[in-house]
Formats: sequence, structure tokens, C-alpha cells
Amino acid sequence: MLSEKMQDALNGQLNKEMYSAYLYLAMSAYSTYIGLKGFANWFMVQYQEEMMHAMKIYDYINDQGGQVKLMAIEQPLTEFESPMDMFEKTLEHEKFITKSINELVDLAIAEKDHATNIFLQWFVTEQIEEESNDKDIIARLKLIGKDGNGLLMLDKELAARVFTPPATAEGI
Ligand code: OFO
Repeated sequence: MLSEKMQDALNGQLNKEMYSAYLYLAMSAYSTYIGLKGFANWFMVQYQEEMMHAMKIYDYINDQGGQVKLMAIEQPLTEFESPMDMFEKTLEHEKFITKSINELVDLAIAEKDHATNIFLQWFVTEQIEEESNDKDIIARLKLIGKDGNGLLMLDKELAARVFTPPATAEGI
């Protein structure tokens, strides 16, 4: 059973996850446009992950007898300055998502909603990995600098990323 406040907050997070998916799909499209197919693949996998995050929340609200309320998804950027610009914006966005998840946990604790608190722990852990992956790639892009060969090597590596669907519908 979800309180109305918790339900609204989870619907808000569902919308943020859908926006995350949309943002990374925009980055995937831009990467393809500038000829970086490996980056395009990395962001496409990220898009799939974000859709999975959104659907985890969608399923959870339903499982708790709440009401899913879909809202308008903000338009993402369509132009980026460089691969570094995309990853800096990705990290910045993930920090915003981490803050949002932390606020949801605070609310679940304040409301003594143990089920939602436990549900959110998956996202708390996931955010550590998301931010760490982005920091890693930013560090490598810094090392690469203006070296085109280095960029192409990283592009080749990012082409290998695959989306692993969760083992259960809820992904737990
Ligand atoms: Fe990128 O973790 Fe969801 O939003």
C-alpha cells in the first residue's frame, strides 16, 4: 500500500527514468550522426537500461495497488559538442538522478514505508555503478585528448557493450 505522497513521488521518478532513456537515445542518435558507432551502441544500451529502470518503477507501483500516472517527457538536447560533452552531461544527469533516488529513500523512511525503502535500495546501488562508469569514460577521454586513434580505439571498445535484461520481470 502506497501513500498518495509516495505514489506521486514514484510517478515523478518514473518520468525522470523515461527522460533519462530519451536523453541517452538522443546521445545515441548524435553519436551515429558523427560516425561514432561504438558510442552510439553504448548510449543505446544505456537507453535500454533506463527503460528497464522506468519499468521496474511502473511494475512496483502496480504491484502495490497504486496508480501509474504517465506525464509528458521533456525534450532532450539534440546537439552535443563532443563525446566528452556527452559524457559530462551524462554524469551530471546521473548525479541529479542519485539525488532524486536519495530523496525518495528519505521519504520512504519518513513514512515508515519499508517495502518501498527496500525496493529503492536496488536503485541506490545501481547509481554507484552508473556514476562510476561515466567517471571512467570521462577519465579515458581526458587521456585521449585530441588523439583521433585513441578515440577510435575507445569507440571500438564501447561497441562491445551489451544490454543484459533482468532475470525477472521486476529485475530483482
Ligand atoms: Fe541512469 O539510472 Fe536510471 O536514471
